[in-house]
Amino acid sequence: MNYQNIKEQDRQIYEIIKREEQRQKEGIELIASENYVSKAVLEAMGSVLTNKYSEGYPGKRYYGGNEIIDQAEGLAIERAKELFGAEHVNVQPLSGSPANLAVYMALLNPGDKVLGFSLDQGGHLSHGHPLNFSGKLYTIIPYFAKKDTEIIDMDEVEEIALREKPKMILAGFSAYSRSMDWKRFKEIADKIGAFTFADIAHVAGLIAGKQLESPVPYFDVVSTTTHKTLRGPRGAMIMCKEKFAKDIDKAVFPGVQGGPHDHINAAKAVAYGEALRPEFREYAAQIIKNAKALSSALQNKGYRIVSGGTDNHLMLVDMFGSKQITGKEAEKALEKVGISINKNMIPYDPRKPMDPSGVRLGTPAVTTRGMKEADMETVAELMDAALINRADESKLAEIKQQVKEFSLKFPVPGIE
Ligand code: DSN
Repeated sequence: MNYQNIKEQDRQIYEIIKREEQRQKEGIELIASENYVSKAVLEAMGSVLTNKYSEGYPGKRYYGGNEIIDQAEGLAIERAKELFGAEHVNVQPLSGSPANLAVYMALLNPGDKVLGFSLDQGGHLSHGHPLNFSGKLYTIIPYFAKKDTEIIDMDEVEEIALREKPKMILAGFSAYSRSMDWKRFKEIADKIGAFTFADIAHVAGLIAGKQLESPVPYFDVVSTTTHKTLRGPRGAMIMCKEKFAKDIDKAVFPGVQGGPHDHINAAKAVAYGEALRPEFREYAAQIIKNAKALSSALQNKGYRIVSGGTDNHLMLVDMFGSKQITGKEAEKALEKVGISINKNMIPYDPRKPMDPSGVRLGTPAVTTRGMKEADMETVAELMDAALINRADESKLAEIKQQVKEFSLKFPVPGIE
């Protein structure tokens, strides 16, 4: 990507892209939901496929001239089916929340009860936040992590499900570091005749890379974004059992969306092709090894990791509980040295969402750059140094230089 045309035509945007390239190269990216796509994925996103309108589905479009677009969308669908063993796939959702909206619309009526993981413990906005469509349109019954273990207790989930009889059970998260017991969720749902919906946005790449168990064989419907561990373009998809295929497709289009983004769907096909290669399994395995190494390195420095560790790509650090640094302070101090993370609530957090006790860290992006377990020790040292010296601007400037020198040893795909 040399951006020659933008450079000549629009200097302001060119400079912004260049500055962001520099930030990505010189910093350490620990935001659990971020990653770096390949050059091939970037090229597909930047292709002329963006010029087309193709409302409808392959073979049944509302616009002419879609015979080639049909092939691109068809490839994305076939590859996703192969990757996840799904019966039916819709690759058109523009992002995670619209995908989830389509699932609710396909399976429920407004007012219906949904059992979902409590938002302040790791659930997602679209799993029932009061200001989100999910919280406004549906009756959300939360389940929680246990206070002592900070792990979801499936007996408690069962108890709540039997009592509340929701029409749908939603299993998924954006800040939970433990494996989900998909099979048990399905068994519980079957006892009350509830639909099962898994949102695997965070762990889709780890499932595709065969490192974590998949809900696809058990669940009625599974949604995911495509840009996190799956390392594709910004977007989403829905997988489901054949019997829900028509309802899901109708809910995506015309229910929620109009024209699909065909350049993005082609980029999804490219990313799924990458994820089908054996190297992707190694990548997924290394993400988890790195997360475990980072978690242990921080524990050795006295940071408390929520639930005592991680099974996946992310961890929550109880900054306030272990170091009396708030999540907001930590995010700011680390930003000053070029380490990107996000503040996050921890289960039973005594503090407020805008300045919670915790931070969330993840290893998908640093693993894409080729970092290994030993590098996680260095990352933990740099983080610790920045946090200790958070009030000392000149020390922070020194640490920023160290972060830069360390980061530049690891190339970012798509940036020269
Ligand atoms: N915003 C994403 C995350 O950071 O987890 C979830 O959609």
